[in-house]
Amino acid sequence: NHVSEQSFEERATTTSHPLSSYLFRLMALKKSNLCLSADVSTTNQLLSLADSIGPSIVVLKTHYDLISNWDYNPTTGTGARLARIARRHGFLIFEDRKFGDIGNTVQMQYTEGTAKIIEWSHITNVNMIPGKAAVDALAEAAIRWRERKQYEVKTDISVGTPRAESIDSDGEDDTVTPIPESNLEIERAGRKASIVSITTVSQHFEPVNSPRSHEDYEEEVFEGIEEAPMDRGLLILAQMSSKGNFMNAEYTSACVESAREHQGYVMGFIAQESLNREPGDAFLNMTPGCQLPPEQDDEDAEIQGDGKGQQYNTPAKIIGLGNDIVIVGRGIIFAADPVREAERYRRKAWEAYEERIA
Ligand code: 5BU
Repeated sequence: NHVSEQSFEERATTTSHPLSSYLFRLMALKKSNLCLSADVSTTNQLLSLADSIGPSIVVLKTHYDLISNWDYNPTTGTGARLARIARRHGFLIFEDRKFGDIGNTVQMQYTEGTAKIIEWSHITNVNMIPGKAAVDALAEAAIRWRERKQYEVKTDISVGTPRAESIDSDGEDDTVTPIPESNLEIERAGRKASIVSITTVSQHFEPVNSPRSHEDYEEEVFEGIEEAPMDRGLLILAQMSSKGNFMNAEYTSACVESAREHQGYVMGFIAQESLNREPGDAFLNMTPGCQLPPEQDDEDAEIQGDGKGQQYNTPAKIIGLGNDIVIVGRGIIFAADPVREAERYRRKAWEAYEERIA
């Protein structure tokens, strides 16, 4: 359809959602429409995966409740550390929380409780089974959160800690980690870049098995990538990849309707096909259930499911159907060389996109 033929650069300028616009620009810049589903079991596995695959992806999807030792500390915990890695490599974080309760409960689950998802995850998603009120409630919570954040940044509530907010312009609270004065001086591409993240990450990290040094990433990635805006976005779960799921056409249409009602907050869908159906629609479609056949095999070979209901399609098929971003978990994580495999997925998905808009 109309939207699938537009380039990501074009869509960055036409979307009304600030985070979608940022993401489209990121996609064009990194030549990537790949999301890694980082389904691992420990904080260290999650953070080193994020650091090593970071250059290939534009979104990293989490299930925070799979992490056995998730650290809930808002400034030094797992979410905050992941957010710093995201800032350094230039990708967005998407907590695949699939909220599915009454409005009041989802608001509290989103902004309060143990994980405080809204603090570290740019994007989350909702299962619309309870009705549209869940989307309304999450949208309201995001607006309130943003107002509070803006107030905190404006009034500099972090009294007594090093002033890092001039660097950390997305408003996420980095200010507790002490930052050596010299690091604040470094300027890149006309703006104070996330050098601060490199310092804090190397302070916290055991060596990661990344093929390139931090300096390389910085040179390569930071030219042209600005901080993500202090906005939050939602994806509506409109279609699933699993066999025999109950999301029928009527359900999917209700999801599209709800998205149209909240264009400042809803970025788009988790779906198996593009759900931009009417001329005014300009949503993002992200698609799980993606694997490639092994490198030596026939590229068009059918891919078996996982024996637990998951069904797979190739990046070429998924992107060809008008979806924008492929979500890949075990296809990359379980590969002998995940960094190399991530690049293979990135290349395939990107080629499919280029073919689509040609
Ligand atoms: P896989 O290892 O690539 O199969 O992982 C897929 C991920 O996407 C996993 O985290 C699922 O929870 C998630 N997922 C999915 O597979 N299918 C769906 O329809 C939705 C999410 Br929604």
